[in-house]
Amino acid sequence: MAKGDPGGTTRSRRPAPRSKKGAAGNPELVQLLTPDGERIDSATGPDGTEYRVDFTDEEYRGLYRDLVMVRKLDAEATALQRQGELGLWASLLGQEAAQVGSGRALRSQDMAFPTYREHGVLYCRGIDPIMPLGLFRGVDQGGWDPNEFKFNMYTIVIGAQTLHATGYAMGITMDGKIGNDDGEAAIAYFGDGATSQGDVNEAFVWASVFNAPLVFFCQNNQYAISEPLERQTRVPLYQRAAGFGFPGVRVDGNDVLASYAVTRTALDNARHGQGPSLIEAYTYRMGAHTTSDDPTRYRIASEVESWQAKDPITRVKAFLEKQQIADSAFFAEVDEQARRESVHLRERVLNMPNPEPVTMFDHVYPNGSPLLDEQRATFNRYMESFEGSAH
Ligand SMILES: Cc1ncc(C[n+]2csc(CCOP(=O)(O)OP(=O)(O)O)c2C)c(N)n1
Ligand SMILES: [Mg+2]
Repeated sequence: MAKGDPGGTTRSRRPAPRSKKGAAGNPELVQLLTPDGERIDSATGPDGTEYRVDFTDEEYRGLYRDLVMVRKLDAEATALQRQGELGLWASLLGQEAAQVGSGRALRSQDMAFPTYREHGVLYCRGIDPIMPLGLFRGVDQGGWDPNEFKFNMYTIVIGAQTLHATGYAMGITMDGKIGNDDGEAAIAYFGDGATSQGDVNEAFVWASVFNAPLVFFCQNNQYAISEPLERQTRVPLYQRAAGFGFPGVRVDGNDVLASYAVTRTALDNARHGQGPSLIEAYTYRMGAHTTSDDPTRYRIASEVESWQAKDPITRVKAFLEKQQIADSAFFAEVDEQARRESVHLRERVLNMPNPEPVTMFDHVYPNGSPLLDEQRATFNRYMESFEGSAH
């Protein structure tokens, strides 16, 4: 699906059967596509906001393609780590819909602040998927330009990017870039575990009192490494927003359409001067926390199986088939594209040049620093001390 402005949140062009408040069995959840692939015309959030999407058949197919692509590339990265080609990988498996839905809802002028798991949002921003692999291979620090792609660097320090996003969003207001359709907004991604961090709570306070044009997008994947959600909160996470003075909504994070709709609405509200909001994308981390983790140590197989039935891609495929929006030739072509691009990704990773050790001092500050110059000189002397050193 092309970057730009697909969908919108007005009337559906395809007749859909019903409108309802919340998803079956979970009255709090905004859902527009059930796990069986049934379309829901509109869903109402806790504050009465009505959510809809308006996609063409082409755009529906585009969303499916995005989902398949990011899953396949992610699987390839996991395999590369297992073969010793990456130091670590944080898989997005299971969270594709939350990321593609929200990523495609961003308008070109919006700025995103990711964690270390947002490979799907990165893909939607038009960044070459090879970029995060350099970071996890340890050959660079992430090679994309945040300003060019409006996608900040990955942040490993849990919750820190919510403060960066708040400052950025306050800057948008100070620059007078809100108040109309061309206004700007920022979005901060973080996890359920991050909500326990001081940084995130401080970001909520500052964004609220300064009415910052910011969307807090929490992917509640039920775990912070081995710590389950009940160790983070006694109330549904989206309800935390009320205490800080801005709206919160829980969306089915395995539903790409609903993720798109709530994010688009929240960003548009922000750019029009209506301040921050919190989205809790209710989802599940199907894989390990990272390739260093073994989830069988702390969660049971039946839990994983129950989420398998809510797979974000299966439901879109079922919908496309039922509505005859796509045929088997389309699905085969998407699979083939994903296979080709993952092979290409692998080839490029294997051919990544190892950097000279001294380059670790580059790109730390835009204009360098005397202290770093000193450290670089010491390091060079150290390297030269090795017999036969090329340095
Ligand atoms: C400030 C800080 N404390 C601890 C860690 C170690 N750590 C890395 S990931 C993680 C769990 C994060 O869980 P969550 O916010 O739910 O995000 P998820 O990994 O599930 O996407 C922790 C504690 C860290 N990176 N930064
Ligand atoms: Mg988590």
